[in-house]
Amino acid sequence: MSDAIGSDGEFDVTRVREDFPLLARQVHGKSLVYFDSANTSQKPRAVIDAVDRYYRHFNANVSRAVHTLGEESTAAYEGARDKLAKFINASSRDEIVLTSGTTQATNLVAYSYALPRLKAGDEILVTTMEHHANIVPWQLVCERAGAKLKVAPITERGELIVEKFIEALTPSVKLAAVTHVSNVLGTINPVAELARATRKRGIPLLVDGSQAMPHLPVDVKALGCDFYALTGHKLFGPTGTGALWARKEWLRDMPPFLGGGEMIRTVSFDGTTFAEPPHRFEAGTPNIAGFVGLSAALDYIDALGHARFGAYEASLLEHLTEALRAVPGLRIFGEAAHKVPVVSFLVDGAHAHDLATLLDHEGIAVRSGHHCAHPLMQFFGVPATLRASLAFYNTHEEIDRFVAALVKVRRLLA
Ligand code: 7TS
Repeated sequence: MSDAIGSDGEFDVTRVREDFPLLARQVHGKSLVYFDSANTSQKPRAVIDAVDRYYRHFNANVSRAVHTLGEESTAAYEGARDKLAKFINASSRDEIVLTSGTTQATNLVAYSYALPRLKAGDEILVTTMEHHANIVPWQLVCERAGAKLKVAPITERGELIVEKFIEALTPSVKLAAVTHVSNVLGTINPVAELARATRKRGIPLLVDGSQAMPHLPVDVKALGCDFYALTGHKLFGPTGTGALWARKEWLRDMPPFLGGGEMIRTVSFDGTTFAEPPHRFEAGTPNIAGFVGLSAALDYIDALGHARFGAYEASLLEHLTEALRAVPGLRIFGEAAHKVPVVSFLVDGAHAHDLATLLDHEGIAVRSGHHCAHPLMQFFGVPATLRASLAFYNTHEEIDRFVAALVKVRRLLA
């Protein structure tokens, strides 16, 4: 990593940007403004180099070979588990199941924790602002069990109505699943408060941490939840990496989800016995190089320091929100009191996709669409929004360029 922290300990975005080679790219002859980090983040050189080094120097499969490369590779893969456990303050490395991302983590809990326990008439509680990865797996298992989804509502400002969430925690609810941060609205949900309510009633709480991890320090013990799902590629690590953190007492009782190599103790045609968690849930060859990269990403974030970049991100959010509010006919979706730098909006008389396409010609990458949150779009009565999602490597100048370009391309559509 270049010295991204100035000599005075201040966050220095110019130096940080030097760590992200892709940010120097030109798109359509213009320097890139990458405002799509909620979709996937860019990767620092430390991550790219770690993956490259892995394939050049110690590529081998994990947990099988006794040769040197196999041992080194296993140590690197298992090292990622140690780092993640420390990063989110898990009680033990055995509480970390390495997955391909949040989607695999929520599906694991759906099929291995929820399905065996669900009965007809039971309910799973979610909120209006969930990503499909925290809706569809629950729907699938509810359908099989004759259970159903229950939805805790949000306000027009895009905040969860906490009292309604707590009211909804009736005895028929067997699991609650809530996003820590909304990928569309940027809203930060009061997870610790929700966890206190679920624990009091003996209902496990799963938190989808996909969008929180890139912005907030996460301490699963302090949050008090039961499951925490995360994805590595939004966290400056490689695609195809992620994890499920779960309390040991839940993991211990969960049956395997996928069967295959690596997850067994003994196999015969008369029957199979399974490995202890977390390996019980890691069938087949994992994304070893990806987890080597994710380890490097965690080191990178640790070195930058959440406190330092958090304050900088707050200044970006304030600037972006004010600049967008000044654009006539622009409607922002999500004005929660606590947010990360993610802003969804629409402009009167212009389709989201048309604007995103024209912005791309200005070198500006934003996402348009439903953001895998159909029910949230239905709540707001719109088919799609534009979304600018920023990270600590973005700048105030980029915000000015983005808003000026938005005003310009909107005129083209008028
Ligand atoms: N949960 C949330 C809150 C998300 O934002 C996403 C991806 C997922 C789960 C799924 O993560 P995966 O890595 O398993 O695919 N969100 C987005 C997005 O906002 N734009 O593109 C993907």
